[in-house]
Amino acid sequence: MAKPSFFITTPIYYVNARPHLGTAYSTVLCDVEARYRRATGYDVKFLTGMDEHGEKVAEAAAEHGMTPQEWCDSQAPFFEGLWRQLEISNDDFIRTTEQRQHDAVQHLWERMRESGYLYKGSYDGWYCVPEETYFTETQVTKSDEEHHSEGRHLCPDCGRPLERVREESYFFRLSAFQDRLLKLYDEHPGFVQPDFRMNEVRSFVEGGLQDLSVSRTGFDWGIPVPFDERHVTYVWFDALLNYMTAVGYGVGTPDAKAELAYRWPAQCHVVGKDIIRFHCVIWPAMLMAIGEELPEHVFAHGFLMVRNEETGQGEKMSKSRGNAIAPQDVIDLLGVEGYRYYFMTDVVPGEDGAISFSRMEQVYNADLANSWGNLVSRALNMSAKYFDGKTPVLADGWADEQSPLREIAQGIEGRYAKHMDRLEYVQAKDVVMELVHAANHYVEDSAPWAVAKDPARAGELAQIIASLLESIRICAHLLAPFMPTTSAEVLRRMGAGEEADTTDLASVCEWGRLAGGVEVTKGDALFPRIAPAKSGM
Ligand code: ME8
Repeated sequence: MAKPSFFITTPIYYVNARPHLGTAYSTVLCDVEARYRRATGYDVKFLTGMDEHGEKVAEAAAEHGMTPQEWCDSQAPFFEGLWRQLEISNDDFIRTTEQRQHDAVQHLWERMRESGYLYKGSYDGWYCVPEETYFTETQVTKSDEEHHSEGRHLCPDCGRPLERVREESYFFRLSAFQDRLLKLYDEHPGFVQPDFRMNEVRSFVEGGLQDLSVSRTGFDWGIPVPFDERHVTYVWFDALLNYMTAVGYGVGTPDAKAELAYRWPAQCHVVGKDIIRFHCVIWPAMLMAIGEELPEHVFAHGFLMVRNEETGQGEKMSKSRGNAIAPQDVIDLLGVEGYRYYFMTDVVPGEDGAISFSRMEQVYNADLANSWGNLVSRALNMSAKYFDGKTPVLADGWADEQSPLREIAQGIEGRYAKHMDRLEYVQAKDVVMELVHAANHYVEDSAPWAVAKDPARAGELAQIIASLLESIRICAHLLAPFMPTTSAEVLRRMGAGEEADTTDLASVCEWGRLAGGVEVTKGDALFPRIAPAKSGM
């Protein structure tokens, strides 16, 4: 039977700046889900990429004395390089300056023209270049006096100066979609996740929608409108379509049509809370206008904030505040796998999360060095020591084996999957760590070193060590989406390396699959402890 498709996407990031902790956060979040879905039998397509058009990118290029295309080309290696370093397993990397995007966007324009939801007019209002967003006079003045300094109008969202734009423009009749969007939210309450974000989206739409200017004539860094080449596509109208371009939209060949039918609609768009309206209002309305299916879910995560150690409060990360943290600084401290584990299991994905070096160090030492890493090294050492470098062989097989760990491990995959399906990584991690902690306690309680002294208790010793290794094997599988290299290494050390690429997680997590008499490798510490002074914060 053909595998079901699971199509998951990150936002495509503007190339005005290098990738940072925030963009890496969304990308790792998707990677964990993509890996989990592959392990549970889905045919995953995981898409990320770069948003290369628009005024902001053109300005960054000019500041660096390059053409926009040269600038984008120069930035691509920083994104692709960081994603390789962070073990991002994307299947595609889209750049909006590629020919496929050009063709798809021009196809979109034709469909929009036919739809009757497009008209020509002129835009007279405000534009925020850093946010690439239009604001009406009322939105700007409503945003209060503070945002009105030195006669300048400031963006109600980011507080930066707005540009006055008066230009001919095509408009998308977004206002016509209010009722259909509200119906969508009623009929598919899971469209926006986590649930509390839905209220925000709904009240925005209930407040009334304005038609959206979707072309620009004031500058030219964008995809030309096919039937009116003085206009270039508004960057968001272009960017949102990337999700469909990557699965064959607008190509029209039989293969591309089959790909589109198989992959679209996407199962999950992961975005930050800053771009919810684009994904939950404008994007579905665009798709409704051209008669395409809507994505199943938009998952909006919160923002990473830096914890101020003096006040305990989270502050927005910014260069001007001097609290911005570079991904490399965290990788230097925690290693790549520790980096992934920390952000994915200590920050609740739906909410804003305050991060700090001291917290990173605490989580790493407690969970990875002292618990998971320690468990693996103790169990492998004992297996090597007491069973001649091999996994123990159980005289009566697994059927009669008694272990408190077996009870905890029973059904663990199901409990974990319930959370992983909803990107509830903190809870999923808790399910796994329960078994890790229980296994560490079991080592203390069963004292295998004492049991080993009595040859009459050889069977008991084999049971203790086998159940520890079995717990480790299962935990390695469940932790693999978070720390793929470590899990593959743990399985390799236990002689179960071939399981690492499983597509049937539920089966490999069944208790009692560990083979007896297989050679084990002790290896170095997986997570050496971080000495407190090392973090410097
Ligand atoms: O908005 N914490 O691109 P962008 C967590 N090109 N995530 C953060 C973050 C933080 N502090 N800062 C940024 C764009 N992000 C458009 C998207 S999609 C069709 C077009 C993440 O480079 C988060 O996912 O400004 C946010 O939504 C995204 O980066 C914005 O990236």
